[in-house]
Amino acid sequence: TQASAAQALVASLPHNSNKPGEIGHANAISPPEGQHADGAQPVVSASTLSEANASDKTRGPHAPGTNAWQGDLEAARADASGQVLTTNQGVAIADNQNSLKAGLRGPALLEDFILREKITHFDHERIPERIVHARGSAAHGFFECYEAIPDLTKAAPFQAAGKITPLFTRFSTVAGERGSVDTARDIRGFAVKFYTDEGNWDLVGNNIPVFFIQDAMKFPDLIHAVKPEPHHGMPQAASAHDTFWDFVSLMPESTHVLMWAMSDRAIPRSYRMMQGFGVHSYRLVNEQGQSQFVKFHWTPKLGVHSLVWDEALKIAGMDPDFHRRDLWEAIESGQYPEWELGLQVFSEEQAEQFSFDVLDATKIVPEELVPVRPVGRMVLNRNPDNFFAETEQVAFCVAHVVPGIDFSNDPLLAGRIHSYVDTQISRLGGPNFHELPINAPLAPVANNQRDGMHRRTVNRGRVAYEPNSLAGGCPFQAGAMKGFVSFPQPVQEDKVRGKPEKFADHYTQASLFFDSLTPPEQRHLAAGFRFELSKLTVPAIRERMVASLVNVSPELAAAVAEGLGIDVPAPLPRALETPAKPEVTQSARLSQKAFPGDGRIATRQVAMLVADGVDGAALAAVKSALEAEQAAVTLIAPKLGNVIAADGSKLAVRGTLENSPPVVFDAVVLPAGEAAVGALSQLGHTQEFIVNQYRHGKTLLALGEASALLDQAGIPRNLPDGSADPGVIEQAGGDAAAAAKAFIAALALHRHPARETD
Ligand code: HDD
Repeated sequence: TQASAAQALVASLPHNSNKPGEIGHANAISPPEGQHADGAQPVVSASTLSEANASDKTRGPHAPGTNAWQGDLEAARADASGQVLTTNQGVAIADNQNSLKAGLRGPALLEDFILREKITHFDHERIPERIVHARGSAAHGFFECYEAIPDLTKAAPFQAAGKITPLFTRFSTVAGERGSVDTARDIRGFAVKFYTDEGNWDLVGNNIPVFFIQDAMKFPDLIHAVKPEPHHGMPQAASAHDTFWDFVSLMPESTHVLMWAMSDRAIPRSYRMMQGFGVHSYRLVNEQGQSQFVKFHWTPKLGVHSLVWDEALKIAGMDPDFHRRDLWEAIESGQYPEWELGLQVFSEEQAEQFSFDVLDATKIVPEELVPVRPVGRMVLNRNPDNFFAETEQVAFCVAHVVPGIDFSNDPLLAGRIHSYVDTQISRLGGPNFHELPINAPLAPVANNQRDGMHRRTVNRGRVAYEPNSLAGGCPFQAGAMKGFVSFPQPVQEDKVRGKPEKFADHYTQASLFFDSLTPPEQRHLAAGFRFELSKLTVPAIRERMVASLVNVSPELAAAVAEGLGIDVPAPLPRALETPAKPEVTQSARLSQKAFPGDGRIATRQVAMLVADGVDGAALAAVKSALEAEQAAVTLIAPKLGNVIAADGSKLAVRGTLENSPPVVFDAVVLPAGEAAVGALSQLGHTQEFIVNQYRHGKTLLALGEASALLDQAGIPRNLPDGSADPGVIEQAGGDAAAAAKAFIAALALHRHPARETD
């Protein structure tokens, strides 16, 4: 009903409204010259379901007395419906097709201020991309608190059950440039900006709970090593090259994160299906000034699911925007992604007892030691209006904390507190980036900071200092009750450059991760190392890395060495010969198996291959069963247009075998109908489609005669252990409804890795 309400809304919209144009509404075609939309139409209309979702940030006129660019985005939105074209000075433009010339065939004139303004603005359209995390996608949404936790923190979002805090979340890859592919093997950024009523809080995390290095001092080295090599600018968005592995193999503290980065975690199926982590130990501080450590966890409602590497590589060519499209389409269709926020809270005394150091960002706190307590949920329910203004200009800063949230002494975190503000100054052109609509807090801003590039605030009065008497002492200090007060952690030691002892245990938790995975996950991880290291040109780096892996797991090192065609080298010397005995050696919460999701197949992409002569009734039964579960079904045929079913009915085709490759679908349905099966069996594309689906562990359903297509593609019906493959379903004379049911159950399992034989 939500979707049909959105459609009705779309259908009722006027000419020239950009959004319906994007989703194929006929009225969006430009009106004829001289005719324009009725200027009385609302300037900003909610034309999609996603747009209709409002929060304090995304909608609503700004309150009297607040500045237009602070708080909600409404005041900054522009829509040209019913407007004439103007210059930036508001001068109406009569002709936007031709530059000013001395005669029709004469030279262009320097006087053409309209042309010069347009070209000059265009010349400066790009801003520097983020030095890391350049490629990303974002959405608006809200955080809802489950129950008040004032005993733990006074942070505004956690003060009442049901309290809603608007937020903006950006997901990203790390290494690739702005236009790079979404499915690269990489860590994913997971940055959340909470517009709390006590100021903005940015939780800038990743989808992996540990980091490559322990000290910010090494960050530029790490990034220089992973980015394209400086002499020839290759490879793009990939860590599979010499400089990266040279660096990390010399930095054994990276070993733990390498386990995650070579695992399926680094190739998520969707941004909607990955966890998020704050990574560092932060502090929660309550009203009484008491503090405990905290680690932040985001857990996706849809479960944690991944691609397989061969599939990720192919998607990179066939749909470089795979994750961006997935997020956008899910929100537009009303399937709002959701994550639960959980806290691991532990005291300083507890932390002292742990076998690892909680200030070391290469370590997790196993959930067996400190369970995760759910405290609220995040829902992303609105796509940005403008990619540049919002997704590109959003500026996350680790230094943006609110009363109730504070830092630990993690030395990586310390560097980050500096780096993010600093980078925005050059990326966004000055110190006033907080005034950009997407960055402006909902909470009022008042201080004596003034001027600078692109200043928008028009500060009134002659006072820009404190204390003052001329402005009645305003703005005045909030004092400890309302203002931010740093947690008074005692400090009394020598100034040194160095690391605490426990930081030197580089392998225990890497082994914990590997040993906690299922056999298919372990196989994928070994294959990840094999692929990356096989790309190196310097054999010594390869060997050094495998030597490091011997310390993690001799079994893993042997598998990787075998794949690389080398002997297992002697282990790398350890920095710490006798690390503390770990509390846990296996953790069920590290395998993706622990996060199957809610068992629903909503938004899963299902391809239905069709051709003339299909059995329309069987197909319709399966299609409606899938759509009842909110799966996204696409009919794919040899060409666009309509397919004529055996009963003469017409089926509208949405994709072709050429433009809709198997890798972007989670499952495939092969049609019944002798003629259709005959036609499809003549096409190489059909076999490739089926083989790819099978090899990537996906669910296949063959209706009626389509079992012949499985035979033609050589698809086994049994797993290597001889049992029936639950992911290959054949109707084989049974009824279509039963087949659809089995198909839906198998699709809910995400993949069928037991099938993998390569
Ligand atoms: Fe960072 C961006 C996450 C370590 C310096 N980082 C950036 C983004 C994410 C992270 C998600 C993108 C935000 C967005 O969507 O705009 N970074 C992390 C995590 C880290 C980490 C989880 C370790 C726990 N980062 C880190 C260090 C430094 C930086 C140690 C520097 C000392 N990161 C930056 C940056 C970026 C950035 C250069 C680039 C663009 C930006 O900040 O806005 O300042």
